[in-house]
Amino acid sequence: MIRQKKIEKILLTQPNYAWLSKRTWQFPPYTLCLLKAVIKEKAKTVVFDPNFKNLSEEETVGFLERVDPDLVGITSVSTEYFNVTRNMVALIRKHLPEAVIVLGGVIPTVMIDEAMNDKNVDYWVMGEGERSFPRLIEKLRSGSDDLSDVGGLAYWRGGQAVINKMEFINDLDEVPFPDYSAIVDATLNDYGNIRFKYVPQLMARNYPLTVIITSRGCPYKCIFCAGRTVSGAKVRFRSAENVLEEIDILYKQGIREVVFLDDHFLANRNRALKIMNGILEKYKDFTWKCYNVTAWLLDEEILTLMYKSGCSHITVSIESGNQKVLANIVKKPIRLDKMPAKLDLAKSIGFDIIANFVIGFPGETWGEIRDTFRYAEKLNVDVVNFHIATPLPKTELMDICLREKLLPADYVENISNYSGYGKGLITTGEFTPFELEVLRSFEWDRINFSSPERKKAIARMNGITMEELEDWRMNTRRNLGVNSMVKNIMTHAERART
Ligand code: B12
Repeated sequence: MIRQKKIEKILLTQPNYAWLSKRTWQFPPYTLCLLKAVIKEKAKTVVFDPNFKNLSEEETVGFLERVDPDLVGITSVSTEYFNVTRNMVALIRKHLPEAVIVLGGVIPTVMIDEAMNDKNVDYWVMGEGERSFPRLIEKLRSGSDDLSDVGGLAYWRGGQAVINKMEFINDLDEVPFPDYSAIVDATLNDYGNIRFKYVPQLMARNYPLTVIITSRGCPYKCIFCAGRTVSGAKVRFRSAENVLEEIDILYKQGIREVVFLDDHFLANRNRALKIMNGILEKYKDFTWKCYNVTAWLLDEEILTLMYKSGCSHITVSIESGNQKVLANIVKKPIRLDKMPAKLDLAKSIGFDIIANFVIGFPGETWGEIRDTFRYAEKLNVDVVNFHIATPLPKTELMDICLREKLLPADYVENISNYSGYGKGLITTGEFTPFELEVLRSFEWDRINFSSPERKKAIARMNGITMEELEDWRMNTRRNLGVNSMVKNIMTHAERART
């Protein structure tokens, strides 16, 4: 038996990413509120979000000490936030020496060995937490030392790392809706009323907005994406009825736009059509979009229903303008010759369109990189973005980069401290990160600002004036193509002005 723990008060939280000058993305705390929903009956739980409130470390510590929780659950949304997450854990450990600390989310899921080096954490949860978290709490309460049935749990025992196999939840309708009632000093609508500027994917047509995940997983094998590791290669769906029920609850609370954050919202065509029809039939003043849309599945029926039911913006990730690179390197099943007609159709229906591309894959030649700009500039879309291939842990791209020694020795620190995922890291015989950064910065500028119409569209989609546009354009160029305003978009001062 391990010692029984009193677990009556639980605090769910994340760091303020601004502490290490990271982009803050003040999204509704969907993940924390999902976890709150699954432990509802078991303890008094609060969701505390210093990131949203832009709290200082001192303010955060003050709150932690006042609540004095028995257990703190921390979420991590990106390995780019490795250091800021580690700092938050150290702060909690210092001021709440008795609390059990549990870390979940992307960091333990894709970097468990590195994560487990942090001795301030007691337990790590890899993968989905809706089953594991309440199970772990029960075990701690009962003092049971058999933790083998807590899926994805990792911990140290007698100097040995114990790492349980990750489990995916098959029936997603089993998962309760997020419980937003316990957010400290904020409501869901407070988050939803932030007017995001400079981030067209998140600009809403109607406010307040929120996010929903309707499916998990992705079957495709794009080499740069960690989606398969994080959410699994088999797509699991919530039923259309279940999704519509959540939308209805949100609508009744005043929410007027939803962003579906799924990896692959269109994976089950009938289900997607059913959700859209459900929205169309019931709400006249409600809009939606999906963060990703699988470009090759777009056709007239889907696009028309999307538009009619309140989605007027799509982001398509085409990745490369060279078919050989797509097929042999990226491994994404897009047919480049089919895309222009699909996008023309979407434009004629009325969609705003962003097209995303990635340059700088190992094996890609300078000429093939140039093909991407040539292809992108001809597309009938409003905005084109060029990202530089960045190896994320537990992806095929990372395996290639490590095998072929294409990364600087300090690449983990480099991402966490300095470059973030916006800049390049990979050097091959063909290119260096700096060359790619300069090239994409000027090509982004050349293509997106090539005509007064494009400028107007880009300003509208970013929610900014033409004057702000020119300023942002220059600064983004100087920032070598990394959106110069994202870091600042949602500071306290900015929010107060909206
Ligand atoms: C939506 C999304 C975003 C959104 C919102 C993120 C947010 N803060 O909510 C936005 C657009 C802001 C975004 C941005 C980025 N993202 Co993103 N994003 C996603 C996406 C598509 C879904 C994430 C999600 O909400 N899942 C649903 C929730 C419920 O799942 P979850 O948060 O993982 O939580 C579950 C478990 O992890 C666990 N859990 C989580 N926390 C805790 C805590 C405890 C205590 C416990 C017990 C359990 C637990 O239980 C939860 C319920 O099952 C994923 C892809 C994916 N399949 O996950 C990529 C993904 C997470 N993003 C990724 C990346 C790289 C980024 C960016 C860095 C991209 C960029 N170049 O700018 C940025 C910055 C990261 C950031 N800070 O957000 C990568 C992360 C890989 C990595 N190594 O970090 C992913 C995996 C996509 C990919 N292509 O590989 N992203």
